[in-house]
Amino acid sequence: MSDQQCCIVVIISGNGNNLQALIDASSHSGYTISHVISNNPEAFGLERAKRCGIPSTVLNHRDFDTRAEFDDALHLAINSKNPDLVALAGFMRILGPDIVSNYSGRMLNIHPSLLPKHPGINTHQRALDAGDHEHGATVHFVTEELDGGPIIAQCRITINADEPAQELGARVLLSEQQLYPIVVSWFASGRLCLQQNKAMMDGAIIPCRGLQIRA
Ligand code: NHR
Ligand code: GAR
Repeated sequence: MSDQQCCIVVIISGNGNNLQALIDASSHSGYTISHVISNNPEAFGLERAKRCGIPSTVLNHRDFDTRAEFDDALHLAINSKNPDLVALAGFMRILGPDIVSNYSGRMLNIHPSLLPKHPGINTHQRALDAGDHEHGATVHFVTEELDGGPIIAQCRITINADEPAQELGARVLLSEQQLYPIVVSWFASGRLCLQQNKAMMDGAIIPCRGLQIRA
């Protein structure tokens, strides 16, 4: 990675807003998106990749009998691109231990909540139901523990009075699009790494809630 650009495979399931943000920043952020993989053949993110001349692969999890077989196929597909980094961007399938351990320290996810609050799905409604006053997005290293890997950075937003979940989700998504390219560029420049299960930035351990980025 040192004398060449950081090569990234982005894995998606849907709309690809975060993929688009990563693509848009790539020209000035020291990384190249070499390939996009989607488990969903209908994902609009595939169209975004095509429009930007980025090759893509569909691996439909429904074509596999078991989770393990899908995971193995995904693992092989990623390996064949030999990426420096794998970025999950709106990817909706839980990954098994082999792929996650093989890409330990080289796989990031962006999650639409202020982890460790609200791991899993349906985060915006859950933040509202919990009476939270703030919400946001988190980028973390992917480990076997779902949404539980070491946190790198967060972007916080204040929840408005009587805000519907959909509006809140749209504002969180905007914050994600700011946050993810920043974190990926840190990784690409070699400033960010995982050491002994701790996220490290410029040689120092990142605090457990992550570096705080302003929206
Ligand atoms: N895999 C591992 N091992 N560790 C993580 O931290 C992961 C992961 C795979 C995906 C993204 C995560 C998110 O940001 C992510 C992190 C899917 C589900 C889920 O429940 C939960 C969290 C995330 C992604 N998926 C269901 C499943 O059975 C399917 C849900 C659906 O299709 O709507 O895989 O939120
Ligand atoms: C984003 O909020 C992303 O964080 C979330 O899906 C939304 C759509 O992303 N991801 C997950 O919930 C992962 N399980 P997209 O427009 O980038 O596809």
